[in-house]
Amino acid sequence: MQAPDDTIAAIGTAPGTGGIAVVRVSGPRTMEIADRIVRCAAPRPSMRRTMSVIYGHIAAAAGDVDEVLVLVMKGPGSYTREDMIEIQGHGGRVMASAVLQTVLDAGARLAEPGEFTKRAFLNGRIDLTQAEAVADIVGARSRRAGRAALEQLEGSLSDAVNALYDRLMGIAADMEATLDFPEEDIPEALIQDVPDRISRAVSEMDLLISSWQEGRLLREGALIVISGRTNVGKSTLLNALLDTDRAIVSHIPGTTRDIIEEGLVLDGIPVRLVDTAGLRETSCEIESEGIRRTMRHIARADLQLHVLDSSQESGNEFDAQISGLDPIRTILVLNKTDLGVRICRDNLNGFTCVETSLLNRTGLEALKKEIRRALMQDIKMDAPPHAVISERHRQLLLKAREDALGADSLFGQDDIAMASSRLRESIEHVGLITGRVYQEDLLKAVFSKFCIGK
Ligand SMILES: Nc1nc2c(ncn2[C@@H]2O[C@H](COP(=O)(O)OP(=O)(O)O)[C@@H](O)[C@H]2O)c(=O)[nH]1
Ligand SMILES: [Mg+2]
Repeated sequence: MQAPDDTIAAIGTAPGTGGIAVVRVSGPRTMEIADRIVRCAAPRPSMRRTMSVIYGHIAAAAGDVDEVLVLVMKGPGSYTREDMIEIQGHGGRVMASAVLQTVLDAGARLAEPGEFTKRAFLNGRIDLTQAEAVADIVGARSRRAGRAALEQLEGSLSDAVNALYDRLMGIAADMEATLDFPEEDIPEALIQDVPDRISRAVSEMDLLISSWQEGRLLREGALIVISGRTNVGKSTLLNALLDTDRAIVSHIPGTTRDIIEEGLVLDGIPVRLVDTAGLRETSCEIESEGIRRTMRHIARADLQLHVLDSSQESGNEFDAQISGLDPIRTILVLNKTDLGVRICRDNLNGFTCVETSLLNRTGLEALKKEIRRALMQDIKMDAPPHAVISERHRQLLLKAREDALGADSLFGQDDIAMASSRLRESIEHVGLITGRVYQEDLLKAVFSKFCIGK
């Protein structure tokens, strides 16, 4: 693909009022546009050194638009590798729009979402995983998620994927070299270790694939669903964890009928906490729909907090309730201990149980500790910078893995030509992760998730 030859502009700050609004401009005509619209003391913008700041005014035909600071960043030492300016004006949408309009009138066109970052990719400054990291940084919902994205921007994932790419290329090259030899002369040493080398590459893929769950938790947040019969204290639990009065709590069974979802951050992991309608037989249509929704959420949950009234004795109905739960993904909250504990713990073997009296706020810290422990199973908290992949990366790695294993088995059958062509397919899938190989629709899919001005 050719380097873009037009000049783009957009407001880079969020809509609404704020102290400063920034208009970004990038492309070959940037300096010419700056000279035309920035009224300042000599020298004019194009004659300034890169990374310098100009104080001045944005001037249009009708007069001055705003009093501004202009950052001059000349290519290739800029975000996009092109000539760029960033115009810092007084905050507010109206003024920023007026500055942007002046830039557009002088010859730029409005940038598409993510187009600045796309140019950084097309101009070879960053690869596709790094471009995706930029969107993840902007969208980060916790410091920890932001840090993981920053590590990806700095190349943690690129390095791992490039090493894998080179390893596979080396194997393919050696395989293809043997094709030039007549049957009887295939150099033993050259081909003897091919299965080992493929299996090492597959292990590297497995390691990357195993980071998907962590990446997903950081990007999307963990889904924690609070479940249980009516009136056991589910909504009280949601409020206690959020430290607010978000959900209505009452002694009337069936109070919560719809799903209530709130976000919070637990030890750097973004969490979506969901309170549900209590599970019980009901003739109320609204409540029935609430219960159907509850079941759907439970099916997707990373962790289920199942609340029980510990002051009630356990019976058959109770056993049925417990038997439907997955001990690995469930914490049992034995609530209302202030009313006495009559529940029989023997039936709860295999489950993590925490006793609480949410009315008195006891047991809450112990519960939070168990929640963290359950979520952390998938997260290497103290690990050095390491790559965590996204769903797009995972899909490509799974395909690359299948191709590599296919190549291995063809190689075992002495079909070296087919084996090397299968390995080439594996390499291509790995290449799509970093964008060594790409098509326009791949770029569209990646950059459509960006905001304008990034
Ligand atoms: N005694 C006692 N009552 C509680 C406790 N937790 C909640 N409750 C009460 O139980 C009733 C039902 O609570 P709620 O959170 O609405 O239950 P939900 O139907 O499961 O959402 C309310 O009157 C709460 O005040 C507790 O630990 N002890
Ligand atoms: Mg409720």
